Amino acid sequence: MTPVITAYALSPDRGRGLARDMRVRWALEEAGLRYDVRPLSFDERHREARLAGNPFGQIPTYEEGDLVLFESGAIILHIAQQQTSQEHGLLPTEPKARARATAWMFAALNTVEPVILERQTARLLEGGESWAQQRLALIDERIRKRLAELARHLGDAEWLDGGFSAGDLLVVSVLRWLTASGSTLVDEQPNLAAYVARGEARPAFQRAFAAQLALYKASASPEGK
Ligand SMILES: N[C@@H](CCC(=O)N[C@@H](CS)C(=O)NCC(=O)O)C(=O)O
Repeated sequence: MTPVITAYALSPDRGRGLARDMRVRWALEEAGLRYDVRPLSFDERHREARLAGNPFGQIPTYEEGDLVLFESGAIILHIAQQQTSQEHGLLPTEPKARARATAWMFAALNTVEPVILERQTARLLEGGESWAQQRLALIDERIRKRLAELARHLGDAEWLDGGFSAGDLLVVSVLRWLTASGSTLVDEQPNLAAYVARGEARPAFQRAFAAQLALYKASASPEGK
C-alpha cells in the first residue's frame, strides 16, 4: 500500500527543504518506499491539515490505509520500524543500538530543535521589537552551547552512533534550519558542518530534496496555479 503524505504546495521556505515533509520524504527514500504527496494550500492549511488527520492543523500527515499519523518524529519512527532489510535500515536491529538511535531521534526533536526554532520565531515574528537583537543574541548563545555539546559527542565520527540512523536523519534535518537559512552557527563547529554536508550528500536526501523543490516550482509557476 503506497503511503500518502501531506505537504504545502507553496511552502513558505520556497523549496529550501525546511518544511517538515522534507524529513519524512527523506526517511521514505532511505527506506526504499514509494509514496504519494497530497499538496495542501498554505492559506487553507489549518482546515485542510485537520481534515487530513492532524489535530493541530499542521503538515506533515501520513496515511497508510486506515492508519493516519501526524508528528514528523512519530511518522519517521513508524517508517523506520517497517524496515525489512539492513540495506534500507533506519534503525539498527541490535536492541541496545536501536534504543540509542531512538534516543537520538528524541534528542533531535526535544533537545536540539526547540532552541533553534526559538531563533526562527525571534527572527520572523519578533524581529521588529525593540528588544529583538538582545533576545537573538541570548538565543544564539544557547544554540552555540547545544552545538558545542553535539560536536563534542560527534568528534571525528561519521554519524552519531555507529551507522547512519533515523537519529542522524532528524539531527541533520534540524541543523538545516540554521544552515539553509544563512546562519553560520553550525560552521563554527567544522565537524558538524561536515556532518550536515554528509547527510545532504546521501542519494535519498537528494531525491527527497528534488521532489519537494519540484512541487514548489510547479505550484509557483503560472501554469501550476
Ligand atoms: N511537531 C510537528 C510540527 C509540525 C509543524 O510545525 N509543521 C509546520 C510546517 S513545517 C506547519 O504546518 N505550520 C503551520 C502552522 O502551524 O500554522 C512535527 O514535527 O510534525
